[in-house]
Amino acid sequence: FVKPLDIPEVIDCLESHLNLYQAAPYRVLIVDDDALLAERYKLVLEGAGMLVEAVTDPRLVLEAMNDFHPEVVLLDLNLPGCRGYELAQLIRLNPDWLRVAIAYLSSEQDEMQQVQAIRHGGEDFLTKPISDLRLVSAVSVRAARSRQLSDAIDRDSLTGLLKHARIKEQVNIELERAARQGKPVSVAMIDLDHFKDVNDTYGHAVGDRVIRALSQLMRQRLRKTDSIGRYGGEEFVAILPDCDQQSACELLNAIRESFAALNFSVGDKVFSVTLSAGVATSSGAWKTNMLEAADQALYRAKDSGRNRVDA
Ligand code: GH3
Ligand code: MG
Ligand code: MG
Ligand code: MG
Repeated sequence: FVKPLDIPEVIDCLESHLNLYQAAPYRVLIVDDDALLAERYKLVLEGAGMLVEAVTDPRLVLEAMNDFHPEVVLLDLNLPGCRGYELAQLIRLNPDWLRVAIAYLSSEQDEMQQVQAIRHGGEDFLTKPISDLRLVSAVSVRAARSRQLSDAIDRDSLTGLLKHARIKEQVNIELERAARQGKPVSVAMIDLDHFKDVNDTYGHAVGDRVIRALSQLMRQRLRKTDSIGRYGGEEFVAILPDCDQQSACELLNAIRESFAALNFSVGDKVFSVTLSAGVATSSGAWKTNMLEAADQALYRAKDSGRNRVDA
């Protein structure tokens, strides 16, 4: 339906934007008061490509949850001053951590103790000693499941892009980061031109395919550190950290041209669709109205004829 992406050559300054999206490594928090053992598990999981943090003091667990955002927590049961399941219970009290998988990893052999621990919030019980293979497979299965859940909550099912609420949240996260680092950040608001006509002429299913084609194109063109969301029906938001206004406009123009060059065919009819975009840039200082500013720029692009980028 969509002909294979025939993307024209991109100018040099956009090279860094061509990184394909790669799945981020799984994030695992190990809680074990045996520092040597914790370090061993850490090395094994890191060897399998995961990002691991080990905590030996149970008092530091909630802080690590907040700072490290693990997808899987491996909890020892016997810890100084508390039982591992008390930590599971604490983690389960916070709805922000709903999607985190909790597994106990303990030498506790008593079945009643194990069942008791699972009742407090951990999903299952792995026993020590554990082979490297068992550890890696147990953790990766749970991390994959956690990510699946996360995506179901945060991502739009048509495009796989971040949903409205998450992309808005992400704008603030990136603004804060940029202000802290004294770096610029650009936000682009993108809207398809005369999209109602596409739906009216070819039907909603065809319209949906156009929306998916643009999502795919943006994923290909943006950097791993960029975020893309489906802000509304045929409106998208891209957040470009460490990208000044000029680079952002160049990037958006390249995307605009590639998208306009796509041919969609329905039966014997061939058509193309254009987009307009508005860019707002914050150059290091905190700016609160980025989305509004991008939206205003988008309206200027629409007003001045569409199929263009304004800043
Ligand atoms: P403009 O150039 O001013 O943006 O014109 P437009 O027709 O694109 O703007 P308008 O906001 O009037 O219409 C947007 C259309 O997008 C209307 C709606 O039917 C369509 N739309 C919104 N979400 C979806 C979707 O998920 N799938 C499809 N196929 N169409 C959608
Ligand atoms: Mg212990
Ligand atoms: Mg539109
Ligand atoms: Mg619109």
